[in-house]
Amino acid sequence: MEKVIYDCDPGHDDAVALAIAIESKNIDLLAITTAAGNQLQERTFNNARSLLKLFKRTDIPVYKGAPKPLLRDLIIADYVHGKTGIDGTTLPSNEDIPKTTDSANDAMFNIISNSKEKITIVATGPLTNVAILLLSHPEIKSNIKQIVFMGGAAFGGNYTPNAEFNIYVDPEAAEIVMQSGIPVYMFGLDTTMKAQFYTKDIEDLDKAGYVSKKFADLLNFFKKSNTVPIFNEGEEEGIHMHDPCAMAFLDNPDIFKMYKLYVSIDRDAGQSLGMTVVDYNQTTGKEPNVHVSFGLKNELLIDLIKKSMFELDKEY
Ligand SMILES: [Ca+2]
Repeated sequence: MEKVIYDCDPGHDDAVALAIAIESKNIDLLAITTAAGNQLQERTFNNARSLLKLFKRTDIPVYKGAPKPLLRDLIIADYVHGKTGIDGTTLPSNEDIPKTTDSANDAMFNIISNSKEKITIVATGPLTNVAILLLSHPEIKSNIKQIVFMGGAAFGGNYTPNAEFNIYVDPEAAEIVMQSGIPVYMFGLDTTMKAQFYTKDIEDLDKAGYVSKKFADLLNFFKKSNTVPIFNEGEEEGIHMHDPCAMAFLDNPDIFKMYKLYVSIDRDAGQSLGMTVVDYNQTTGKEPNVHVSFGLKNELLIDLIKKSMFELDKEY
């Protein structure tokens, strides 16, 4: 069982990843830390707390992370996730849950340094909080088992032609994580745009219980911003389940195809800013530092997502 800190910016697909984390037999979720990304820090923090209320797991603490990227101004994805950061349904009020006072950085440091077992960090927003942790407490690197993140792409981008959103928002933080020396697992667009949840899958959720129906509403909102790649030949393009890939890897690594390659982040102003430069032909001769995912068995991911939701329904 992996001991996990989940750094996220919920976010529709972060919410699906959280549902997987709560129900997985392989994941012991110790804490959530929130990143600014899909929406402002206040909103992603609020959304994480409300999701735990929906899941009846308010025993899991949520800690507020940095309000902006290391060096740059914050860019948000309200054009995807809406005004609240998770538009499409009404989540329960979290006002009765006591607020934590520790920062995300202090909380991550305390959990990792006090743990007998190594801790896994899953990150599905900009990597700001993780980078701050590694910069401020380099001595705890040896007690971090792995960093599993959603972001980047070997080929292409979604915020610019070359950059995926999470990496584009904080490329300096991403570079710190890539060069950390800790085992790093990357779930980029090469995989996550093939991770597709179809209309019939949303209909299955809509026919199920309370939590599943909430997710059907959320995914129907999320679907509005789903992009159709130029090479789609008229097939239904399912909703791209970006963040759930990173979490699903901990539940069942066999879902994904991974290759260890050298990855660095372009931080120069220009059309490749925020690009994850993946040395897939191994032309640099540099020692591979990141396990990069290049595909998945989609039906296994869809089954895991639905199974997690149906389990959560049993709480109602
Ligand atoms: Ca996210």
